[in-house]
Amino acid sequence: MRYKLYYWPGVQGRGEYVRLAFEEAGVSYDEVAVRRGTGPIMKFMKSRTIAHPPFAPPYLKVGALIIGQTANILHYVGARFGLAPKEEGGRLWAHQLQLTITDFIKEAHDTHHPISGNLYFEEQKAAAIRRTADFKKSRAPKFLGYFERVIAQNPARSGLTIGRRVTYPDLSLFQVVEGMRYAFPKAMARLEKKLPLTVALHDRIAKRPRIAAYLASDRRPPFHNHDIFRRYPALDR
Ligand SMILES: N[C@@H](CCC(=O)N[C@@H](CS)C(=O)NCC(=O)O)C(=O)O
Repeated sequence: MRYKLYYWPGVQGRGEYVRLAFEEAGVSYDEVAVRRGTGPIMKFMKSRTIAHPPFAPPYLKVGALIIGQTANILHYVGARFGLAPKEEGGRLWAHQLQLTITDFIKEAHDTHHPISGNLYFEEQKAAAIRRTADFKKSRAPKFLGYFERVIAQNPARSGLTIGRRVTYPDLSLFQVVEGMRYAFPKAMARLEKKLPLTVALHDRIAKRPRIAAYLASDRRPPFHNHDIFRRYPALDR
């Protein structure tokens, strides 16, 4: 198989944004850690010999290329799979949106790990409660409101983020809505009242035949609390 995806098995995480692009494009990919365990992931990260060692998964190996950083991987596959605009300005716009989604994902992660990823949630629960209150009141509405505006201001008026055809930021925005609904069901139900275009985009992506088939398959990992989007009752009061 030409594309080898290195990501933690059984976890949606940041790997999911890459999986969705492959699934929508109908391009097969080898989930190396699902097949062989996490050893190969560690091997690349610890390598002292390869020229471009990735810092953290996900990363993609295509022939001699090893591409790290979720947004960078999507920049690469998006252009090849017809999931990005063809012209440079459009490709940069897609990349810019994906980098903003990257920022959002980090903030969503930091709701449950505001002090350090090396500490258990219970060791930073008080800080997590404060951080999450701010996230729900200020940061999530600011980011999600921004994407709502991006859809509204798309000159094509297609209900998508860019142009008339589905691009990888649309798939990633779908995953952001999925994650927010899982982690913060109460807060997200309130937020969604001001996000009609984002919700419509989510529903449209969910119905795309290849995405619908993927979501129903055992390739789609379930949500759980070893992931970026976690459901802690203490954080969604
Ligand atoms: N900015 C990177 C972040 C990569 C990242 O943080 N990966 C996580 C898994 S989702 C990880 O394993 N991190 C290990 C670490 O930060 O030490 C991206 O968007 O791909």
